[in-house]
Amino acid sequence: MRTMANPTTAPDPDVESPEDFLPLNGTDHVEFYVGNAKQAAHFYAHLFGFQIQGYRGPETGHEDKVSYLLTQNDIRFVLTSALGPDSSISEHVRQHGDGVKDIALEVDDAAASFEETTKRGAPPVQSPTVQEDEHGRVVTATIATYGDTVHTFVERSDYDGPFLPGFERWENEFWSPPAPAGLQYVDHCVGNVHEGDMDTYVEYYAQTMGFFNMLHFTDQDISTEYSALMSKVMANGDEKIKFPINEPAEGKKKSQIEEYLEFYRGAGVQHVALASDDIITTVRELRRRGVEFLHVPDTYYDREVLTERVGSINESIDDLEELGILVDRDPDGYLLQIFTKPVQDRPTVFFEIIQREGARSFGAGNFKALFKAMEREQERRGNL
Ligand code: TYF
Ligand code: FE
Repeated sequence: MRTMANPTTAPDPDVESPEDFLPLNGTDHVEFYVGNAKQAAHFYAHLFGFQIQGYRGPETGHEDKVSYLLTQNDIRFVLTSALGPDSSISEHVRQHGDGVKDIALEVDDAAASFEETTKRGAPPVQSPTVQEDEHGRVVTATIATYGDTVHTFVERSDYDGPFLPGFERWENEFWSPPAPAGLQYVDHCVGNVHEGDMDTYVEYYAQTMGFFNMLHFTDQDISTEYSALMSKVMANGDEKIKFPINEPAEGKKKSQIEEYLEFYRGAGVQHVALASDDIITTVRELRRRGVEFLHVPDTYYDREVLTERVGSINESIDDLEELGILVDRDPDGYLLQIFTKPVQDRPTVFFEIIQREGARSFGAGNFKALFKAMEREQERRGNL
């Protein structure tokens, strides 16, 4: 099944491109608001191979909240919890459960990024703020996006500390932390929004950040008799930042996107895709450590059907089948991907592990098998 629609190429770098007003260096970090950051830190360390690197809390002079910095190669996760009930963090967790608060973007000039995006209509959340310590100076500024989610611009060119001012190295001298699992960088972050809002946020990323619409999946492409949704992928000029936006579409059954919106109590981040250079080793390791993945039926690995669809690949199909890894091809190459079950009790946020072998797309050829797998879980929860 080839359902990819309208693949457009990135803007010509020699032509002055619209995103010049907002040069982005990449994803700086993803911050999660969680009920219990101390325990969540160990979940990400033990199951996903993150190192607990930094800490900020009362011991380091921050009264009302705690944050743990977790890293793996170029990925930074920040896990933040409130220490009392009267906090926007507690309110966020009460409403949404554990979830992504901030997809922070690294920039050279946070004040200019704030100015350029807010002038184009991005709602301001926090104007440029300078934080300093003995390691130097960081400037941050924040704008709002869908739901209660925000984007913080982080300017860290004059900073050589572990993360942000206030964070100190986290130590636990008797602990021997699990080894990294080969997760390399944040490939994309997907947002679920209410029906009718997808184009609002497509416009938001086009207008305020100069992003372009690199792919479009209509409900025709991906609803079939299964999960109905529409999706558009917004990306910056070099495609380092990719934000697919999903909205539910009318279908025979309740859309997986509606289930999310119901349990998250609104729009928010649906999944964060983490890249590996060796997905077979990574997924084998994650499974061994206890990460739960969606199950795809054996028929997906019918050798004839699979080879017909994706042609020749470097990986052994036996390995892919053993681990439940999906594969898809597009005009630029192929990709391997797999999806975890939700990582909290609410059926909301999950992770994708992805290995790109040239492909720039999102695995449209897997949508049917994937959405069927998601709906089996939805049904088990009684939400279909
Ligand atoms: O990010 C993507 O587009 C793929 C596929 O509810 C996908 O990972 C799309 C929608 C969805 C789950 C996965
Ligand atoms: Fe994805």
